[in-house]
Amino acid sequence: MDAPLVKAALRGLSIEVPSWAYGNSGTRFKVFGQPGVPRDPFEKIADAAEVHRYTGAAPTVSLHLPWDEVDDYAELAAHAAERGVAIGVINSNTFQDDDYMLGSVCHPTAAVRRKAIDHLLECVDVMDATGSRDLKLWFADGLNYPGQDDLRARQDRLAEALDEVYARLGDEQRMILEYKFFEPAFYATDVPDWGTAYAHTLRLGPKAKVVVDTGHHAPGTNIEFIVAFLLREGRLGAFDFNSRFYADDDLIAGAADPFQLFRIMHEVAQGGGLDAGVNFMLDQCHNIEPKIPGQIRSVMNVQEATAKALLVDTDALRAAQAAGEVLGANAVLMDAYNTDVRPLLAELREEQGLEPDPMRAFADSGYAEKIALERVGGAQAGWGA
Ligand code: PSV
Ligand code: MN
Repeated sequence: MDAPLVKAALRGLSIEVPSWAYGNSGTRFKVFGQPGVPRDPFEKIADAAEVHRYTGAAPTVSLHLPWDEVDDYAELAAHAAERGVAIGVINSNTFQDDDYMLGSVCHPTAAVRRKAIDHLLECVDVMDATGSRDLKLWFADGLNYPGQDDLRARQDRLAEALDEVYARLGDEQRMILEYKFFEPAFYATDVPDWGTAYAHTLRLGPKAKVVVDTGHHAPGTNIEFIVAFLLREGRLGAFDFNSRFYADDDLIAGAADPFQLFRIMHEVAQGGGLDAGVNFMLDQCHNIEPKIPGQIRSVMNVQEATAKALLVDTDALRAAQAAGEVLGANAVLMDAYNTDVRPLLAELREEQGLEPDPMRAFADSGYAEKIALERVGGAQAGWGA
């Protein structure tokens, strides 16, 4: 693809930001508070709107419930619209209540399962109010010890819960199921991998899709294969982008392994995934770096990986592949990866009436200093608060 076509495709790339990226976060050792951190969902959306203001590529914000619970979701949606953004995916939370110690929808006790399912159904009510298309389901359910519960019975309970939520979805709504092979459970999780998620979505029907969180795989997993496969089957619903070095580190997308992000975006582009209703979201926490710039940098990293993926000379690639030219085919891919796309992206931003360097533009805006002065008193939002 040549530069004008790459720019045209990038204009259509939206990267969703998570409301929780703007709250304080940390590790089990320490949460370091930062000045100006939002105290409610309205302030989180105001910060998210800044990311869109300077990148032009982040027009939607994911909510996490109950972290972002408000009395009036229509008011929150209107607040977002006034700032030029919209509410995106609704992320359910069935992992932070005492009742969920042994699981939520897979819990051995029916009353706990009922409570968890009711929360998921309420999330769909919120989607009706916000106009959100997607309900994201991540279950912390699992076991720490062999024999602790019946692995098969837990799958039955999971299927039952998913059936009930699926039946509640409107015509235009979807549920997207996230998998994770460990944490908080360490022996077995109830949706450990893409195969399990895929099998459940297949049984449910076309409104059920799979979420690929890049931090939820064992080291060395070929994530781009999973992406290619799910896209081919029409089941890739969303990404939770982030970087990992060791565990589910939730670091800035493309920071640990920009080449992996490129390989993923290459499969997305090849599989028609830029135009298939896939939600590209960041699922990150900025523990030690400032949060709004952390999000801006992440959006830019996804844009850069996508630009490189779009620059792949697909005709040359196909020809080399068909001729069995191993090194030739690899070289086509590497040529694209090694291209410096920053000037192209700067040009695109200028064409869109934006500053060419979003990081600098935000730093110069004085917004960070302004919120640090204004947001005094009240309780700062945090991951899980
Ligand atoms: C779980 O680790 C997860 O990736 C899920 O998407 C949660 O909703 C999110 O993190 C919370 O940060
Ligand atoms: Mn996630």
